Amino acid sequence: MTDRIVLQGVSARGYHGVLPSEKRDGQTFVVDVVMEVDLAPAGASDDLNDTVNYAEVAADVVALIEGESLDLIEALAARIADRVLARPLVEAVEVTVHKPQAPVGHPFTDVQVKVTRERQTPVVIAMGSNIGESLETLHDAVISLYAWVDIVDVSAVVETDPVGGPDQPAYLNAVVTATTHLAPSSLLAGLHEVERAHGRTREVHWGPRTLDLDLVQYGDPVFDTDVRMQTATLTLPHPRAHERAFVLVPWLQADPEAALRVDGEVRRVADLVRDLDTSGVRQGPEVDLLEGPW
Ligand code: PH2
Ligand code: MG
Ligand code: MG
Repeated sequence: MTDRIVLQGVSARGYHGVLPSEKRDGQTFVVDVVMEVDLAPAGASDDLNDTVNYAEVAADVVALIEGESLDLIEALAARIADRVLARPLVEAVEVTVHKPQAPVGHPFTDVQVKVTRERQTPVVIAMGSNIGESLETLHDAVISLYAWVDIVDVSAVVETDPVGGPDQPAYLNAVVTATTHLAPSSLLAGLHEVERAHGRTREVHWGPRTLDLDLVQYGDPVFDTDVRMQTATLTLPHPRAHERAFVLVPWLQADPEAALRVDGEVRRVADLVRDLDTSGVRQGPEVDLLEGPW
């Protein structure tokens, strides 16, 4: 079950409405905010820094109610939801805006609009295959990824000399940029499931594989929202991505503005590629991995 913080009945005077009298005289708006937040850390630490301070959220809500006059409470609700979601610990939010004094023209008790918003975190996924029908495998993998992410872009396919590991055939590599509402560990579990669906077994370290899906980056280093973590199963950003032409070249092709944190420093992927030996990376089959033809 998801943990939640519920802030109910925050009220203030605002000037939102379509009618000139509403913009002139103002009226009371009442807002409820339900935030999905993992409360386990704060439950254990008893530290306010490990959770969302609902007093700050209330202040944000009041500022938006009292601020710029909008025509629609839909617009007010959407702005409040975006503001709340800007807090890094909030995974999803439901905002209800009540306008109990709205000029409805008939007796009524309340009118509300409700909006829900989920965090969408940008992610970068590197794909590789050097066993079997690699091109088809990469295409199938991209389609399977839709179950876990919303795809933004898929790079061209590159053919690459194997880096490290035993003697093995050339790889086909590509990079997918996407957004997700999943936490890093849940997304990683999804990637492993797609790998398994293509017969991937985890035997030889850096050995040949039907399909390898690596989570390169989660969040955006330019906005300092990229997750940095190191556990037994997942290190972010990917610890070797910055030195791998077979990752950076297709990534740059998919996103010319791409950036990656290297040793704590935010670097443009374009600059990283310029300083790399890219001689092992060639243009691959000229096929759009999303479109086919298959
Ligand atoms: N993956 C590896 C090791 N070496 N070399 C190339 N060219 N492409 C890969 O995807 C690759 C590799 C481990 O995941
Ligand atoms: Mg890999
Ligand atoms: Mg891997």
